[in-house]
Amino acid sequence: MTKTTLWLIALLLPFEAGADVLTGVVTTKVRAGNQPAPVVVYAEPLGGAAPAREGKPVTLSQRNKAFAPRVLGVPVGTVVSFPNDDDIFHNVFSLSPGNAFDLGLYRAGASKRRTFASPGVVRIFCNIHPQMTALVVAAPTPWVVTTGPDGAWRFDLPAGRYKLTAISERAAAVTAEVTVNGATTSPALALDESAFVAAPHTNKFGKPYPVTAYKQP
Ligand SMILES: [Cu+2]
Repeated sequence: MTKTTLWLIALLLPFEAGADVLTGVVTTKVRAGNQPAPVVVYAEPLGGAAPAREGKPVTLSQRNKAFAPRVLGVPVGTVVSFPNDDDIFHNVFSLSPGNAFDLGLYRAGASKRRTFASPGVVRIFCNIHPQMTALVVAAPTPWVVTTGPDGAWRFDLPAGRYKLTAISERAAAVTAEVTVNGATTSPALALDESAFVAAPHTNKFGKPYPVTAYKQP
């Protein structure tokens, strides 16, 4: 084997190891002047169960009376920590079917955790501050990602056929099927949030927030 051949093998090895890559860009139709909401994209293998692989623990903090990050895609089974990084009390709850929970009221510096054991779209709020909203998508697959402003995403996964889902807090989910073989580009995933209307949500008792909740500094 010549030196040149060895060099070529060395150069190609990293690509051999992760040869199957699926990339794509989500597009979102918005009303004039609006920025698109972050999008969660996930890939479920067709013709076989997704490997049960829990995601790494993730943090979704409460800071400046907002959840950060606002949108989070995680594999089902992921443990999410909710630290209170403000100097006031906060609460974390959801009434989403199949994923309802309430972490109670807790003080500055404290943190509580929730395991997202069931797949689904989980809308998360604080029972004191109606302006605090977050979206967690617990995906039935380890291949899940939250896109940035450019909508670009990428999965390193085994070759095969997959169902892709893209969803945001302002748009209905869209799906597409794709066969991954080597470096593959996804079919178009186009969301439409142009019909989205922001509406007040209820508190953890399913009732409107008191008017005073909207007037807090
Ligand atoms: Cu709060």
